[in-house]
Amino acid sequence: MLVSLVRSLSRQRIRVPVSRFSTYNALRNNSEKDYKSDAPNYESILTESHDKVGLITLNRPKALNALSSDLFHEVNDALKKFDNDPSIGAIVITGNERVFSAGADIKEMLNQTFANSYKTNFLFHWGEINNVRKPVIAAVNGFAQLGGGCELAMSCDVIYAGETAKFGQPEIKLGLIPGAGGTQRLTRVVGKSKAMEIVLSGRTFTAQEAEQWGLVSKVFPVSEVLEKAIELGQEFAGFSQPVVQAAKESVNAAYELSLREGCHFERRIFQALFSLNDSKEGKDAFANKREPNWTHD
Ligand code: CO8
Repeated sequence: MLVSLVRSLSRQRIRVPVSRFSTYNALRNNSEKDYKSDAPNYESILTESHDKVGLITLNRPKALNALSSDLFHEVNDALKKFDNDPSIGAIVITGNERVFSAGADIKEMLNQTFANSYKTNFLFHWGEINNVRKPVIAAVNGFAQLGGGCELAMSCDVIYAGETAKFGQPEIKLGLIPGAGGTQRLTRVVGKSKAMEIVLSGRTFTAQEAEQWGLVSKVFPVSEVLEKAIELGQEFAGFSQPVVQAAKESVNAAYELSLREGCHFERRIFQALFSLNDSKEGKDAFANKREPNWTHD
């Protein structure tokens, strides 16, 4: 199995840090028969699927997984492919055990001007992740989920973190502010005072703080984060896909709508779900004390 992994990686001309192998091996031992490498020609990410979960691994270890435009286009492409693949029910995005991502590629921004960034809508493509219909889980580890890296994690639906993970929005130190939702998503979760403290000082915060504030769902030992995230993805993927999609859409509506509008939206979606075969199947399975057989329609 290791040999086939190395072959598939060398086809992509990508070197994987040694620490990744232990994680890959641990995962493979747990779900050997389910593992398959998709191995498209990406330069800055790796993709593979574990049964019904699509896994995207940021893979620019020398640049601490800095989010270059090329890398982000690849992430968007992989997200789109997994989102449109009926055999996939959830997606996990991860880095390596040392770092998730140290943020936007600062070197790419060195000569950026307002006129150019405005004309070209610089980094507009970062928003693509918000259009993904399937659940996306961030499995983050290490000393840097910084700037755009923190924002990428916060754009996911669930964050699982390793116990040594550190987060931060250090843009202020570069003469910038967060530009991919950091001031908005962080504030909605942690409140104004904490968000101000973090964004205006650029200080980092720990996985334990993030869990306490509700930014992170769960904290695990470093070596277990990815495995737990994939397990969670399998759990999501075990339900009816249109129903999971409706649940995700409804939870996300809580960010955008007033309570009254949100509850109205939720009720309408709830009523609409009675039209699904899977809704009939779920209720029938319960009444007849059997497992449901979801057909995703
Ligand atoms: N961009 C480009 N390269 C980076 C980045 C980055 N964000 N972070 C690290 N690197 C590179 C370094 O340049 C270095 O490369 P080289 O070996 O060629 O010199 C290599 O990675 C290793 O980094 P260090 O030597 O600095 O490693 P240290 O362990 O000493 O330090 C740190 C690690 C603390 C993480 C440090 O690298 C650091 O502070 N990095 C920058 C973190 C940061 O400021 N992130 C925010 C970036 S701005 C941003 O994300 C804005 C998002 C806006 C989105 C807008 C959408 C519309």
